[in-house]
Amino acid sequence: MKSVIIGTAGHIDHGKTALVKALTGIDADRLEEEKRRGITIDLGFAHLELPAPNGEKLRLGFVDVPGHERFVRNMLAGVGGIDLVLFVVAADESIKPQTREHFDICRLLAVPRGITVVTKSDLVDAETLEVVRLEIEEFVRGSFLDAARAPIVPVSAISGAGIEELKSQIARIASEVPGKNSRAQFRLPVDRVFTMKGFGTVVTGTLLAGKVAKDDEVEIFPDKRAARVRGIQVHGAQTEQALAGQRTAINLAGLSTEDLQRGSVLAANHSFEPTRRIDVSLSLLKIAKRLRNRARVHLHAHTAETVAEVVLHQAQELRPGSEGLAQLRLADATLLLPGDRFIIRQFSPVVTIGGGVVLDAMPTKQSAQRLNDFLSTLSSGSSEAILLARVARRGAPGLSLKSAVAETGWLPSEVEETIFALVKGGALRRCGDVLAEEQAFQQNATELINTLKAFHEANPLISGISKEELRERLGLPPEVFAALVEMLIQQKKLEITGEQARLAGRGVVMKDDEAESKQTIERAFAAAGLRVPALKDVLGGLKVDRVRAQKIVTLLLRDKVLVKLSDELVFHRGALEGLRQTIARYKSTSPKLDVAKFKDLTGISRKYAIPLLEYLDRERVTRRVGDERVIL
Ligand SMILES: Nc1nc2c(ncn2[C@@H]2O[C@H](COP(=O)(O)OP(=O)(O)OP(=O)(O)O)[C@@H](O)[C@H]2O)c(=O)[nH]1
Ligand SMILES: [Mg+2]
Repeated sequence: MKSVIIGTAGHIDHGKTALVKALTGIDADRLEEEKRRGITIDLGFAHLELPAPNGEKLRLGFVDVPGHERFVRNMLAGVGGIDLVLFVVAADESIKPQTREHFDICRLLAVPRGITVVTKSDLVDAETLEVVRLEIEEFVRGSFLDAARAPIVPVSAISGAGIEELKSQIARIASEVPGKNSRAQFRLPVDRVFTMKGFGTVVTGTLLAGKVAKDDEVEIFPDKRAARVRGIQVHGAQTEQALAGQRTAINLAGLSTEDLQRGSVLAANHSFEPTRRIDVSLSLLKIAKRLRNRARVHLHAHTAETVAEVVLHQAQELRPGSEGLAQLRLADATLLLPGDRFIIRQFSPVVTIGGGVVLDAMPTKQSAQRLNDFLSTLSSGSSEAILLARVARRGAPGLSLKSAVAETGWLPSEVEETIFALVKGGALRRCGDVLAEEQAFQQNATELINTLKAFHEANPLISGISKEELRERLGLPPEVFAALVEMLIQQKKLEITGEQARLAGRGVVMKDDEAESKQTIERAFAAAGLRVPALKDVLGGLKVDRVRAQKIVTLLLRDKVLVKLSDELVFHRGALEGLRQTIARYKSTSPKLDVAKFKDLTGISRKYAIPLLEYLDRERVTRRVGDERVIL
């Protein structure tokens, strides 16, 4: 069964609530004050099932909004996420101020479809009705409600005239609404929070994207509080999961009603970050005053509302009826993603003056020209161009896969598909979970080689630089560095020994007798195991002089072939590795070890045992507790 959300819009008292009741039988004015005053104050909800022309069942959810100018903010919380608007104009009053304001809001939020409903047709004669129709046709011309595209249906909620015709138009248009992308990441902007006896905290909203199932862990934005979905209702019936486009009520475990409010957003766990800055494309209505750089406005996005400062990119002001790029700096952190629509209202007096679309919710500092290019790619580029631009702006360190998902709001699988195409085309390089623009990657390679050249020139007696130091000098994440090293080794430009990197062929140049001495030293220590010879005895027996011998030892220590525990005590790395394994095996016999046991186990004297145990403590293989060691 297909779910479609229908919203009302229009001036106060024009018959929106009466229309919803005539269609569904449900009075959406639920508050006592609404019934007493005869006006809608807050959002109301109703539902109806209709057969589509092809026989398919349509489940229609209605969001009835208030027309009063003081409650436009409530209207704004309800209109986000609707598929179809019933744009209501009363036949006896025709177009009034909130007819215009609601119309502007629907256009700015890009509500995709609508039906203009001329209500109270019973109060006017046929001639007046015709005049009102002409006025409306003129008013909506060129918009999504243009009479050539969207029907105008006169009705009376009192006599029932036109209601059946309206239902059939609704069924026809609703059946054309494309299925929602429930593959996207889950987001539910909250429009109501209440406590239900025996259940606890319940929130409702129109499921904006993705799906949510019972027992899912979700995150509440902007606080990123965790909660578990204890139960789900769609249109008043219990269900196991809710899909994009459905009116959804969720019973949350682990939260009280104070933790939530209208404007909170439930979203997929560990996927997103809230933001206080968004780069946007902004349109100003013709009826607005010029918008100055740094003006403060009210921002409405989905069900959330905050104050924002408008920082115009490359302009001092935005003229009425024009569009521009801007950064909105929000007073409250909010979860927003590229593609989300929003409305801005003048700070005071409060009227709707414009709106737009979020291009980037994680802005970085860039030059004006680059920012301009970047934002125009985001607003009109293909997904490949968008992802590439997002990776490219991160420069040398690249963009992690997780950040790519958080920044775009795309599903991980969509990000993967886009990466695949870009890698295939040679524009992108994937380094484990980090993405790098190919061009930046090649620049990093050149940079790495230059850094090594400079190092060798400055340190002719040292065979290379530690890999970690090289990585830090280049400021690269481990994944990108590892991929670079791998590529450069393959290209035979780089050599790695142990933890050390050097330019290919640029190790310390050793003479034959030096090389022979190096081997002698290494072998002597390798053969000795833990019963190592005194260093001075080994050095004494070499062909080379003491200074050169000392240099060779330094190189072996630097390459981590030998490990120094004290001035007189040097071990081969193989011997220490063997010791670690012995200790690890012993752990299954006993979790603890004393000096006597250690001597037994390794067959070494007390003279070596103590420094070795201290070494193991430093390496966190063991921990000293009194006279004993705990094996970690
Ligand atoms: N004669 C006649 N009266 C209607 C019709 N529709 C609504 N009314 C009356 O108009 C008044 C306002 O109707 P509502 O449905 O509350 O108007 P609304 O647009 O929901 O008003 P707000 O929600 O406050 O903006 C009520 O007294 C209704 O009975 C109609 O088709 N014909
Ligand atoms: Mg109403």
